Amino acid sequence: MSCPLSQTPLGTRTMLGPMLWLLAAWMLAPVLSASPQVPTDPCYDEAGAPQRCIPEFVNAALGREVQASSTDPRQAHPAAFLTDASAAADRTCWRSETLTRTPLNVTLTLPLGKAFEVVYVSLHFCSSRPDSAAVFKSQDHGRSWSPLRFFSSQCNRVYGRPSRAMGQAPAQASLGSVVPRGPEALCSEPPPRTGPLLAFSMQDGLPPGQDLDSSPVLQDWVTATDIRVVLSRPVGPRAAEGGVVAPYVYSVGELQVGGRCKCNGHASRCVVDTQGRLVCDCRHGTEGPDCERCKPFYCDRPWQRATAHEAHACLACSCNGHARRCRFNMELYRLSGRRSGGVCLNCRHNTAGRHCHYCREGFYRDQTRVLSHRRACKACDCHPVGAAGKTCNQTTGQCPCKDGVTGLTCNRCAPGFQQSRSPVAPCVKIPAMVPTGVTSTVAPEDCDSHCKPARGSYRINLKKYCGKDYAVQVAVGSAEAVGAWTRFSVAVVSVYKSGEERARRGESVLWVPARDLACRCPRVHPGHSYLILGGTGPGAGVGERAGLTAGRGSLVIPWRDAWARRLRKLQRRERQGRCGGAA
Ligand SMILES: *[C@@H]1O[C@H](CO)[C@@H](O)[C@H](O)[C@H]1NC(C)=O
Ligand SMILES: *[C@@H]1O[C@H](CO)[C@@H](O)[C@H](O)[C@H]1NC(C)=O
Ligand SMILES: [Ca+2]
Repeated sequence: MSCPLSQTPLGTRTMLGPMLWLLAAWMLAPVLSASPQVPTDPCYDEAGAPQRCIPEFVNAALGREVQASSTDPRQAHPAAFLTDASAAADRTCWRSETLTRTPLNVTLTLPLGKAFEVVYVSLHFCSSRPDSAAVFKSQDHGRSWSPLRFFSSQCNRVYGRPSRAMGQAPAQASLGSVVPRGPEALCSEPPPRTGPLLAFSMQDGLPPGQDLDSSPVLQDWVTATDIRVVLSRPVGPRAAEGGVVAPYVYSVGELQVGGRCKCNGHASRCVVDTQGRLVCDCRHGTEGPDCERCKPFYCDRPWQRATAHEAHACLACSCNGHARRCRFNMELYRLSGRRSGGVCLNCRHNTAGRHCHYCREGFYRDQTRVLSHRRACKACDCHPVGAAGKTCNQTTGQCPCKDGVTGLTCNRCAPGFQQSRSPVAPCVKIPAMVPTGVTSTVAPEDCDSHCKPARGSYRINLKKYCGKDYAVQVAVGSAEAVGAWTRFSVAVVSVYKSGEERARRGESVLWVPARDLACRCPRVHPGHSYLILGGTGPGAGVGERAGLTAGRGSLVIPWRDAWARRLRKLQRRERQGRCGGAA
């Protein structure tokens, strides 16, 4: 079963309303609508909209094999003659054995192959009609049986039921105050003037009720997969005791079951499938032997039998072409005002949602493609370092960028930011070039001749260490332009070599020529820590200015804690006199 939670239970007992059930109209409808020259599908109207369709009215017994509990052993009157529909019904007759012992019962069982909606059952006798006969139906291919009709001159004695004259309405039918019961199997004396025929209509004994369309009770009453007839000849108590009776034979020329293949209004014919079974040729998104359920993927609303006014076709789920399966959800169906309850399963192509109508996390809608396109959803591809997450805006594809990062996938530094080595803050603000007057006068080509900014690996060896005047670790604070100089307030964190500048731990200032700073030799940014190996070359020595000086002859490199040990080592070597003539 593809769409669980569906059909109206067949056994539901409902109140029967005051509507007339017109058997004649029911039987004639297909005859009037039969128009063989029109090859269109009767299950759809000219506009292609689904409409109720029903298989034609047939003799469901025709050609089917009847099992008889007793058959004349000479093979001249086989059970096959019961359903051969010969022109004259009594020309080919089935005949029982000659019965000489009680009980004088013979059972004829007729499997219809599938569910039919039965209109009448008739038996054309070749012998005289039996005194008593009972007709049963099965709805489960012979596992269980329920009575449809009894005929007997002694209803009460043989079947324990009151006798009711044919055509007589049920006793309380006209009384509004009495709750009408469902259909029941009546017992009556066989009508005298029908000659060899014993027949009844399924509407006999029905309380004035509803039509088949609106009454699940009637739909259940007329539904049968098998028909069974038990022919009986009651005998007196003494004969029954003794067991021996006058010889008796039953003979029937034709057993007919008039009705329609049951397809719940969703097929116009029944066909034999590949396994030889009779099944409905289902339309309207339905399937099953009786079109009694919705096809897989047609789960948008519950299955329903078609009526004359409403086809109740099963509707396909709308999954924008991204799912092959769906299920029905009653809650959503109710919330939608009983319009749509389908939920797509396993949305493909990176889509998600009840209708596979948006992109799953990590993907976004490519607006240049229609939603049903296989590539309607594109991967966000957010930059692993530049983006703060992997989920982009579903509409625009914009990844969430870290501060100072830009681009759809966060792969660039924003204007005013430059790349750093930190994965936490991959782009940092470019510090304002403090003495703007000086910066603007320095063109990049001037810098080339002025100095070479430090690049590459910073290996600090004894030679470099010895060659500089002082060695300190500083944390740089704010900057201020003072003439041709930039003055940074610094905190001297460690002193490895105090030199002529007499570097000391604590608050101090660092002077850098503005021009050197503009050419990035050295590079100094407020808020960062550095190791400074104060130079003795050009730009060094500021006379009476207090604090430290660093210019293009100095080495100013971002601080790393790993250097502390190495610097202590160099410090010890210097004290051991290892610098010697190295400078
Ligand atoms: C024969 O038919 C009668 C009436 O239908 C029934 O009461 C009886 O049980 C049947 N006997 C057998 C053996 O089927
Ligand atoms: C995605 O971007 C659009 C357009 O800029 C915006 O309106 C919307 O709020 C964004 N969605 C989310 C979840 O941020
Ligand atoms: Ca026959």
